[in-house]
Amino acid sequence: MNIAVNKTRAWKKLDGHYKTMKKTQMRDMFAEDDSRADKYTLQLENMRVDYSKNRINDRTMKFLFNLARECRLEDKIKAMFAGEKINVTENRPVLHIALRNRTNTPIYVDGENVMPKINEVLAKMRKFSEAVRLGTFKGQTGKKLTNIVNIGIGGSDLGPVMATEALRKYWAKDINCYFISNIDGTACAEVLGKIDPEETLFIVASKTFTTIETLTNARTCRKWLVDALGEHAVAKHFVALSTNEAEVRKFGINPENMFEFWDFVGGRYSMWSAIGLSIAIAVGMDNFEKMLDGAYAMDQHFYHSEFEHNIPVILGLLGVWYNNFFDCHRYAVVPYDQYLQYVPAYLQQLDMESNGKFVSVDNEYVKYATAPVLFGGAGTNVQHSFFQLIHQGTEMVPIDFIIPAISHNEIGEHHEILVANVLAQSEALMRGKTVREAAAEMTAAGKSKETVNFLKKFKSFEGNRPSNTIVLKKIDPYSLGMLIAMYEHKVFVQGVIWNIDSFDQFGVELGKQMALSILPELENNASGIRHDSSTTALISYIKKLRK
Ligand code: G6Q
Repeated sequence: MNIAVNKTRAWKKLDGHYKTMKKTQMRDMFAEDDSRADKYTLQLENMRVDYSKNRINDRTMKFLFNLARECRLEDKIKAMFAGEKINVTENRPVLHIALRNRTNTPIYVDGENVMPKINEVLAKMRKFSEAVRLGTFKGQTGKKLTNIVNIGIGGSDLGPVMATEALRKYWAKDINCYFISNIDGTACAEVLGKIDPEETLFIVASKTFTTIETLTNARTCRKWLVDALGEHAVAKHFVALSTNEAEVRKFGINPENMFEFWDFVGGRYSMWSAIGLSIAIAVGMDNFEKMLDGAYAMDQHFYHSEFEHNIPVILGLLGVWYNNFFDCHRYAVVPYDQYLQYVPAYLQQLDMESNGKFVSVDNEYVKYATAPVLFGGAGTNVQHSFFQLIHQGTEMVPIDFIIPAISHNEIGEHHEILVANVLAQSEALMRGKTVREAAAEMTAAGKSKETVNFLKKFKSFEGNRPSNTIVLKKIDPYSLGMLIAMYEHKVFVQGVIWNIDSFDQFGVELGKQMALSILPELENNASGIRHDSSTTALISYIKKLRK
């Protein structure tokens, strides 16, 4: 039994400390201490994390580190890396770190070292991705496979979508990647309408190989291919990424064309496994392995660094500080890089599916808030949408800003303008603009007294709004690996503090189960289920429209 986090000594200290800190202004703390930025900045190779624009001081950090210690974070990190079954509800180890364990130190699960089989799949991915890229693995009619279509959903889609986009600059010139995830027929139709079956490789990515969306999409794509090229073509145009060989066979994919992974890899932590095959084909296996190297560097940092210098630990604890003491249940991630546009969507699953839980690992209802709502989008675009609320909304929204110092597309002044914006946003959020400052500014601009008096509140910014700024040298496979591993571990830290199982996802089951009962009713068969009057009326209204 773990101690409930809200009963720890550190929690009580933080509760008291919050009462002082809620009144403390960051701009005053910066004015009082020239070394604040230095003190609250961490550097790991080419990644810099400046967390100085947070509502913290040394006491805050001390209490937060104590909280982590009281929650036995260090033991839990060790347990994950040692392959212990920390996913207690599913009785599984959690070993995405093994997928990028680049020094190959043995990691045992039930007495078996998992590294040889991980390396075997990596070698198979290398061989296959190189053959596709070189055109030695050809389609049924002898043509090179240049359209790579990943069919998967959730964890079997979001990682590949995010990482291929992030690394678009590294794609082989003649290769195009497509992703089909939604069960909406539009997803299939839009992709199939653009590609030539003779040049297309379908990658069916499904850990369980039972997911209705993925299997329905895969069957539709299979039929489309067979109609064009015949049944024989399946062997040349379909591969599977799965843990379930029996289902892969049943679907009609030869297990030779299957890339395996294992139950110790959670869906949303699987882009480092065979699930990353589309990434490997797009950017080449050397680059895929550089991404693993970057993640490994972050894993090592997370495992070995003192909490006081540990990036994921500090980011995780800051999140707890806002979520549980300031009652900020929203959190935004804003990458200032077009290639990172899908990072917020990726992190949404990582964070909210991992830590959106109300039962603790000790089988008790938790009595404190767990994961906040995560949202975001690429800057500067989002400055023109939800940043109004970030600056002047009634609730504070902590933000992570991510910016590469060097762009892949250094055109004119674009990148300087981008950088100027991200830095301006974090400074503006921290500093704000008082009513008096707003009034003085308008007066200096020659506005009438009446206008100044009317507008000064509208034009004021309370400031004191926190953010972290994460600077990377450039978005490359290595730095992307570091960045994503950093967030994985941050989520892990918070799961430990909140004492929840970050690695199951029972919350997605109920809706799936009920959809299966509604499906026959839409097809005019009784399901035997009695719905509420709203659902019954909606079913009959939609059926009437579809007649
Ligand atoms: C992730 C979840 C979930 C999963 C999808 C797809 O952690 O488990 O998003 O990845 O439901 O599942 P399959 O890969 O089994 O098709």
